[in-house]
Amino acid sequence: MSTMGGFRRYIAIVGRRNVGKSSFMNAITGQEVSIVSDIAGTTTDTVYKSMELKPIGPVTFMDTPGLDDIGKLGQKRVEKAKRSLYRADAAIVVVDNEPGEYEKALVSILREIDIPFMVVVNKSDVLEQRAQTLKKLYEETFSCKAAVVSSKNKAGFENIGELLSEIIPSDEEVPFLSDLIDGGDIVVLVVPIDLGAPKGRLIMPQVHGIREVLDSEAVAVVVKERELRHALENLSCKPSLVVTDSQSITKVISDIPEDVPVTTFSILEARYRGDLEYSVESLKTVEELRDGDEVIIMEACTHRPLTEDIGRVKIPRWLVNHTGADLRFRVIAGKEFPKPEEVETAKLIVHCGGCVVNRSAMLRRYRIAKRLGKPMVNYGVMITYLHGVLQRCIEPFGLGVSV
Ligand SMILES: Nc1nc2c(ncn2[C@@H]2O[C@H](COP(=O)(O)OP(=O)(O)OP(=O)(O)O)[C@@H](O)[C@H]2O)c(=O)[nH]1
Ligand SMILES: [Mg+2]
Repeated sequence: MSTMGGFRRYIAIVGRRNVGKSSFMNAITGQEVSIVSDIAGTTTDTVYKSMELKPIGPVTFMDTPGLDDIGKLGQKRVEKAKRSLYRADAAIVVVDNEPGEYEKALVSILREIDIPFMVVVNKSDVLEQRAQTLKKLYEETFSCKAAVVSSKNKAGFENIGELLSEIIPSDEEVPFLSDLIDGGDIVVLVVPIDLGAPKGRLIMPQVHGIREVLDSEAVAVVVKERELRHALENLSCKPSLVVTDSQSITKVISDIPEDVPVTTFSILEARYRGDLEYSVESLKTVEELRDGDEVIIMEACTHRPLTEDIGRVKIPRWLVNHTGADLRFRVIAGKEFPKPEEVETAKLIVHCGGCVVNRSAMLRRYRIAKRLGKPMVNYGVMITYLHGVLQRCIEPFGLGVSV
């Protein structure tokens, strides 16, 4: 199996106190990073350790404090447990006994926040044959994968990586646009060549679009917005799809017949890299924004802001115009999704297209936003929405705006 794109995965080690979570982490990483003792509650803060784990690639294990009274714990502690897991791509539930209320509560939390998990039956050196019985019991009770190890003897660790790679979402690629067209179709790509365009070349989404049209054995007609009308008049049939830059979407829509499917490069990117459906669904929050509400502008890189920056200047301005509300904006930029407490006060997150990160990294950011109950809208989706033309631009994907 190939490594998963060189993208770092976070794996939470969870379970009752004293089952051997810290010992498991030390054994799998081959380092004594986490303190082990027979006193329950030894680990009080999450301990991180990074390594290369075959066949996954770079992973960071998170050794979490055991939450013992989870079965009967109140809403507040459940919330706390969920938050401590916010960035996990998968979890390992460590056990040394039969599944009880604790494990059931833990598994239901993991399921609720959509974290895939496997069970590790630890302490096989003392459990002996019972370890295999427990493994089967867990597999049946939770319909999950399970393994048997002894952290003490460092035994049984050979296939943990393989099992984890089977449960971690593989984030299968989606096409950029090839599923929207058939061989022989005519696809018109509207590419603005303005001052912002790079000298002598096209930008990635445009190149990507042209390439997929060609791979689909369809015909790519590439025009600037001024030539669009002329091109349409000279085509012997209607295009099956028009793709344009977000900036010229209003003009393009006015130039093409109503029954021609149209979308933007940013929306294609939003689907290709992220979660287009969640972005669209999150738009209903825009209509609920009131005076004083906070909106986070989130960027996956730390580029130097431009004077008329889309995220920092234009979107805030358009959002204020649209809602008529006195909104507060805060920019958070960086490779990692911020900690839950940093986004706590936000009503809405508006996220950049993530051109510097891959699909897995972007999907992970959407998963975290969902876990934290934060609506998150992609820039391109937001711009098209604020220009009043989103419905038309998402019809090609069979989506609709419900606001
Ligand atoms: N025999 C045996 N003992 C183990 C094994 N793994 C852990 N232990 C013992 O179990 C006790 C608890 O281990 P820890 O690794 O501290 O357990 P933990 O789950 O991290 O505990 P908390 O941090 O308190 O939640 C220690 O006394 C370990 O030596 C194992 O594979 N075999
Ligand atoms: Mg511990």
